[in-house]
Amino acid sequence: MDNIRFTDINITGGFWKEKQAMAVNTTAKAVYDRFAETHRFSALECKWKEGEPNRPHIFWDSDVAKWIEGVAYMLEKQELPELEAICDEAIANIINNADENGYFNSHFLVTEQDKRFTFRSHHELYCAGHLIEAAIAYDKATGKGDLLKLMCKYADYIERIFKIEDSAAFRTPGHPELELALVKLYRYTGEKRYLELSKYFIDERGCNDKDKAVLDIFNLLYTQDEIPMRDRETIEGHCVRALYLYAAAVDIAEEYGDKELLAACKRVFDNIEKKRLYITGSVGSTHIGEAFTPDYHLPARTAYTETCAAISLAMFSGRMARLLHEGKYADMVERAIYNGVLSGISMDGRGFFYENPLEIDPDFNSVNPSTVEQERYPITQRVEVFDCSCCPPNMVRFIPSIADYMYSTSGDTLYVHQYMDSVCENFAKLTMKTNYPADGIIHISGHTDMTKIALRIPGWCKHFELNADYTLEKGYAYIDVTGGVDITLKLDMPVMLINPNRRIHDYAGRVAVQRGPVVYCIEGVDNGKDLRAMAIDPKGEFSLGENEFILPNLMTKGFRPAENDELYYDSQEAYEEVALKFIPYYAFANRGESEMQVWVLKK
Ligand code: FUB
Ligand code: ZN
Repeated sequence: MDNIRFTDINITGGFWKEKQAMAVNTTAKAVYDRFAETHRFSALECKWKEGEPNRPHIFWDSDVAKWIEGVAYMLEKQELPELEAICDEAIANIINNADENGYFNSHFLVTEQDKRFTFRSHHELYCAGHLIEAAIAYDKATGKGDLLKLMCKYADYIERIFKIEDSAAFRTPGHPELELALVKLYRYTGEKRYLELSKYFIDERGCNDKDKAVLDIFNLLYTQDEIPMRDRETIEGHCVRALYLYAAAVDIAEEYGDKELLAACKRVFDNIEKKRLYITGSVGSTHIGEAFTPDYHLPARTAYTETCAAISLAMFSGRMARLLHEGKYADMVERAIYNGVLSGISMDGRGFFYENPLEIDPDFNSVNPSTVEQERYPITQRVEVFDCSCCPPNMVRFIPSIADYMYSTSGDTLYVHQYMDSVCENFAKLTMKTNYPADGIIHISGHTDMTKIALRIPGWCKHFELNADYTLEKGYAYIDVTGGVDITLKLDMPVMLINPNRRIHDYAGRVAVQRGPVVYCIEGVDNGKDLRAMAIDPKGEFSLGENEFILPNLMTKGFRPAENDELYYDSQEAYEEVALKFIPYYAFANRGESEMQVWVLKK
């Protein structure tokens, strides 16, 4: 189902062209500069000695690998000699320092040489997975296959140690990722053992005493070890770990026709969609364990909502969409990519959020009450690098490959899951012209070898028009295209006020503003202070305004409580009428430190 990739598609205009230009022209080099300064690249030389500063961290290799993978995706579309030279040098260091088994890890090769494959929570297999993904991408983009050759050797070694000999101190990866990478490696090389190894890891998770015995600082739930994958009803534990794992599980379910595993993936998806999802398409309600929490616990101000968690939700949901052709899966991808993923990067492409809250009050954030309440307020301004800097290079690889989420085929049908201004050449030669999501008008023309096109009608869309006969099934409009393609789809995109489930106590009496797939927020820089106390007129009209954030502002009528210095009072509450200005949520915190609010009181 992964048969139409971004490599077959050129984004030719609109929203994603701007984002891709930013990633290529700014983000890639900016992230490299920060990673070089913080010794992530020089660590690959494996020269570090005990007692020296800048001890290689256990997952620095994954940061570099994701960056190489992202640059490889950019190289698919254009020549970038400076970035390619950096990749070549990094890859040469990896190859020169790998051992005779293909093993490479810049931490364990120089720090704890005798501790290889001893600590399940130390990310060795996670780093291996990212290196494998980088190797595939780089080979495909440049034809330079040395890293891929090495990584095949490394994968063979992992197979021997973990599956054939079972001689490591643990059996499955502490941080899933390798499972995904092995499926990719199988699909790229045709070597079935890699697929079987991935399946072995999925089958063994939660089923073996070896892993349970070595769990150190973390509990079973955190690493999805408490039950076998096929028995899952709910999503638990560390969000990114869980979602990388379920993304791989979808691949395994697809490759083996494993209905039991797929059923578990569906249950997990439904649990997220119905009870554990932020409106911004992100997940993870607490910084403690960067984890899922019980149903309906979705605090706004202390939301953890890591950028990588939104990316991994898109990865999982995108696979489900390609396999199952139900609109809710591609709807989830859309919710994530236009909100919780993109909020992770500044408009200039240089700054990043790790956590993406739905409410900020800098006055409170500066007196962080974490020590007493076990709560933590996220930072209020994006930064260029973190100690744990997994999110920035994830953006470097996500944005250039965004068109992976557009199409798939099944039988005689070409599925269109996402709308982006583009040209696709594969099973089809299709031109898509659109300003989406600035408006909902999409023209698709050209021809395809398929006899049907199925267009996703987003769940948020209550009314649409199509210039062709169609049948609607599970969120897709199926159209006969045997004589060629000339389709115009018009999705009505009014501003909507979204109510929260009454069980989400944090949002009681509040609404969120959404237009198309894009969630909006208000900021102090436009609307003054005490945003949590301001209210929206639920009957108010909205008008669209221009800004520097690609998509328009929304203006409407609101109310601000009158000044009152009493702490508590029994006099009549007074409000003044004000104009409320909403901006796309992804653009918050681009104009200095400011209050921010997604869920606004309804008057
Ligand atoms: O542990 C590696 C990465 O850092 C995870 O995927 C993120 O959640 C962060 O913990
Ligand atoms: Zn991250």
